[in-house]
Amino acid sequence: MKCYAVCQSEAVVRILAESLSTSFDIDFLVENKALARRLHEAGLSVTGGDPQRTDTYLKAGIGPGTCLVVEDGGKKSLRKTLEAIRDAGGTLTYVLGIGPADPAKREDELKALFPEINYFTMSELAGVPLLTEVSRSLTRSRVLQYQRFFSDADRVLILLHNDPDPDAMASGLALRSVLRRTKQTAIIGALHGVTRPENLRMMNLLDIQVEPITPEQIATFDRVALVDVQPHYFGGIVDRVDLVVDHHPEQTGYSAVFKDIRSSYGSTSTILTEHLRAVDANISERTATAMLYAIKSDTLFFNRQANSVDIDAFSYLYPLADATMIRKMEGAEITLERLDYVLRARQAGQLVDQVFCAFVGTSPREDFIPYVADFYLQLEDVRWTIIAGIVNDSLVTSVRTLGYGKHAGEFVRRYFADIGSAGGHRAMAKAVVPLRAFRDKYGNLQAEQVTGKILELALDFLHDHHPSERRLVRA
Ligand SMILES: [Mn+2]
Repeated sequence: MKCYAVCQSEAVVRILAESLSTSFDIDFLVENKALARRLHEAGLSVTGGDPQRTDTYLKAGIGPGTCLVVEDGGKKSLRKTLEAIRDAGGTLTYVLGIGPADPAKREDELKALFPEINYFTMSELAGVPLLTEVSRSLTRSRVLQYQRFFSDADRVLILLHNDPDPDAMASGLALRSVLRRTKQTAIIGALHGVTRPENLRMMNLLDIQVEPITPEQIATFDRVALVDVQPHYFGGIVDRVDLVVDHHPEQTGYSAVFKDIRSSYGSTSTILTEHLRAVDANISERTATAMLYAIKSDTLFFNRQANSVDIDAFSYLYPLADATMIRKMEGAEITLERLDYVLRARQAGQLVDQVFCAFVGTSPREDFIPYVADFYLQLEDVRWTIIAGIVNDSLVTSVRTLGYGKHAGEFVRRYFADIGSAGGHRAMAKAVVPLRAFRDKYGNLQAEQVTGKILELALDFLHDHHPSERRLVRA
């Protein structure tokens, strides 16, 4: 495609020439004859001419298909230039603002006269990649520091949350690569092992070993790192750690030598992809496959709590991973046992105002509850799902939302934080409350009344503009 750039400064000519010449056939027009000659001698296709004259453009042969880039140094004369271009038949015009005092105002003024132009500024162009670069070097220095801190340890423990999910396991593998260790020198462990069928399948297919760890054993390691979880989760068992990498909202009340907590990220694997990239670490096919699967499953394939960093990590890992293996792991989602709970929820559930709520009774495993919550969120006309069930004398409640409107984490905190543990993101949250405490607060309800009670709380919450909401978000 042909591009014609009208410039005043040498720097802009050189930047455009370097960035556009691979995709465009680019010619420059420069008013200053001496500058034009110098750039021409440097091998660029530059002519000297008057940018305010229509015949300058006619001579250059511009047409409706020519892409015009016009440097805007803030001078009044720009209007005449734009008029001349328009009169010569130019329609694809991009104005590049170089340091206007108020870019939005300048854009408005120009668009009032020339509605067809596109306006953008140099900082818009350079800002995002520059920011990416700079934050990459911040990550790099952080990673180099903790790598050094871990380097002289004999035995390292990478501790995961209970019933580790794909993100936890993938993050374990990723951190082991960042630390340049093997499974002998950095053990991936958990206090309670993997139980969910698709997670077991991932573990087996990728040959990931999650060692069972007892609370007493933790102190025997030289260094302890936590991934996809923070120390408060372990309720006092782990209060001092060497490293925490997590994407859950940041908690206080523990000490960590190093931590990297980014709650706007869709997965811990996304953060660790950045760590690996920042130090140019080698990512094995197995680790890439695990991380790719983790990003997919933690963000429900970008349907929930994902942002551009997750997509960026995903596209980076994709060519390194084994896509067939991922398809195999995904096949394990639906099981007959799980369908049982989906049916229970169908029988007990109520759908009111786009909120689907169900108490599914006693469940031998916790994962049935979030599974059912995810399942019903797929229904047309459902924006919130709240599924509760009893696991080991506790009422476990999973909340899923389509990610807009009210905050799921805030909902569980408001009603359950005082009697148990409750927390989560905007789009997904969980509460675990001892059954006795639930009964003390909400009455000794019959099974069939629990659905109604929770639905009532949800509708209250969703239709209420409570003044203390802001406080609760931060709680
Ligand atoms: Mn996660």
